[in-house]
Amino acid sequence: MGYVDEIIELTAKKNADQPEFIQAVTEVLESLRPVVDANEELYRREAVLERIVEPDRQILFRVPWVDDKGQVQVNRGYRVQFNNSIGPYKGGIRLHPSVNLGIIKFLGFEQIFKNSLTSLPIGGGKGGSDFDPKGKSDREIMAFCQSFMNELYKYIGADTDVPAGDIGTGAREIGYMFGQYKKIRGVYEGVFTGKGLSYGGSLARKEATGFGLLYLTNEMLKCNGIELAGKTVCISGSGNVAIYAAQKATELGAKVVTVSDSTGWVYDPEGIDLALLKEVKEVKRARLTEYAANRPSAQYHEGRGVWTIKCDVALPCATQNELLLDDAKALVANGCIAVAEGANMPTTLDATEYLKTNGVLFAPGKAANAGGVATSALEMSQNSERLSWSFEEVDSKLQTIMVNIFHNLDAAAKKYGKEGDYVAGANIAGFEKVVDAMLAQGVC
Ligand code: NDP
Ligand code: 2IT
Repeated sequence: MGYVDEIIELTAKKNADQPEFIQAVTEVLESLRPVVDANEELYRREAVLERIVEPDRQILFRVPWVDDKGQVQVNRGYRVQFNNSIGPYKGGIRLHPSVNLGIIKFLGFEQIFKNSLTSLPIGGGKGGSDFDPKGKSDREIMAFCQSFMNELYKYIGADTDVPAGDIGTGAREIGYMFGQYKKIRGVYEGVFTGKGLSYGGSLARKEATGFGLLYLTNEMLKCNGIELAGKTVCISGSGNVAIYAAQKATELGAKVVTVSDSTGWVYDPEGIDLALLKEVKEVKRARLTEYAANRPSAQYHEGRGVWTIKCDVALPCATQNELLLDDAKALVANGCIAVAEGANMPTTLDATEYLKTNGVLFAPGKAANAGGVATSALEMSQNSERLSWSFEEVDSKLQTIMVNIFHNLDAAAKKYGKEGDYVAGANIAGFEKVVDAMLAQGVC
C-alpha cells in the first residue's frame, strides 16, 4: 500500500468517531500524492505524514457559567494546537452546539495549510465550544466568555497561540474574552485578533474574509478569461463572511441574489439589500424572515435551497458540508461556472469531484477564505509595532495576498501536472512550506 493510503487508513482507524476530520485529511492527502510519491523515502523515514495528522496537543476543559435564572450551565471548551512549524498557533474560536473534538480538529488541520498559503508566519490551531450563543443575553455571553478564558488563558499568548473569531464568535465575544485574558494575566498584548478598533483591532479585519474571497474569485475568473462584473452570484450564510462577500461582489459589479441562515433562505432577484441585511444580522441579530418582511422583492423559504437558484458563481459561506452532490448537480445543470468556498469545507468530497469533472472552476476554502486569517496576521504585525494602518493600506495588502495565493496554487498545480486543479494546487503549495520547516527543525 502507498504511503498516502496507509496514513488515510491509519487516520480513519485512530479517529473513527471524527468523520469531518477524516474527510479533511482524506482531501488533503489525496491531492498530495504527486509530492509524496516524489519524496516517499524521506517522508517515510521522517514520519512526515504521521506527524502532520497528529495535533501537537488537544486541550479539553469544562466551562461552567451562570444563566440569567441563576442556573449553573456546563459546556465543553476545546483548543487544538495543531502545528506551529511556521509560526505561533493561529485560528478562530467556534461557538456552536454542533462543536466536538472532530470538528475542531478538522478546522485546525485545514488551518495549517491555509495559514501557510497566506505567506505569513502563522501556524495552525482552532478552538471552540458547544455553547450556543443564540438567544442568550449579553450578560450570559459575557459569563460564558469569561469562564472559557479562565481556563484557556493558560495556553495562549501573543507569541504562542492567537485565537480569533469563527462561527458564533464575533466582536462582542472577542471583547469579553480579551478583557478576561488581560484581567487574569495583567498584560496588554495582541493575544486575539478581530479585536475592536478601540483596543488594538485592525481596520478591514471584519471585512477581510468576504472581501478576500472575492479578490481571489475575481483573479481566478480573470485568469480563465471571465469577467465577474454582470454575473449572478448565490451566497449561503448571512454571517460575517457572507455579508462582506456579498458587499464586495456587489461592488465588483455582480448581482447577489441569495443568502441563508440555519432556518431558511432568501431569494432576492433584485439583488440583496446590504444595508438591510446588516441591520437584520449585525444590529438586531434577527432571522432572515425579518429581511424578507422589509423587502418586497425578496422571497423567503424555510429549510435549505440556495443552490437550486440559477447562478454563474456560487459562494458557500455558512458551514461544513452544506453543498452536497445533488446541489452540485443542480448548479452544473443551471450553468454555474465557478464555486469558491468562503466557509471551511462546505463542499462534500463527492460534490467537489462532480464540480471539477464538469468543468466548474473550484477554489477550495483554505485558499479562498484565507483573507481573514491573513488580515489577522496583519493585525498581529500592527500590535507588535504598536501602530495601526489605514483601511486602504490593509485592504491593499489583503488584495495582494489573495492574488498571490491564487498564482501560487495555480503554479503548484501546473508544476505537478494538475493544471486547473486548484484543490491540489492549494494543498501542495500549503504543505511544501510546512514540511520544509518541519524537516529543518528536526524531530520535535
Ligand atoms: P457567523 O457565525 O458570522 O455566520 C455563520 C452563518 O452560517 C450564519 O448565517 C449561520 O446561520 C449559518 N450557519 C452556521 N451553522 C450552520 C448550520 N449548521 N446550518 C446552516 N447554517 C449555518 O460565522 P462566519 O461568517 O464567521 O463563518 C462562516 C464560515 O466561514 C465558517 O465555516 C467559518 O469557519 C468560515 N470562516 C470564517 C472566517 C472568519 O474570519 N470569520 C475566516 C475563514 C473562514 P445562523 O445564524 O442561523 O446559525
Ligand atoms: O477559519 C478561519 O480562518 C478563521 N476563522 C479566522 C482565523 C483567524 O485567526 O483569523
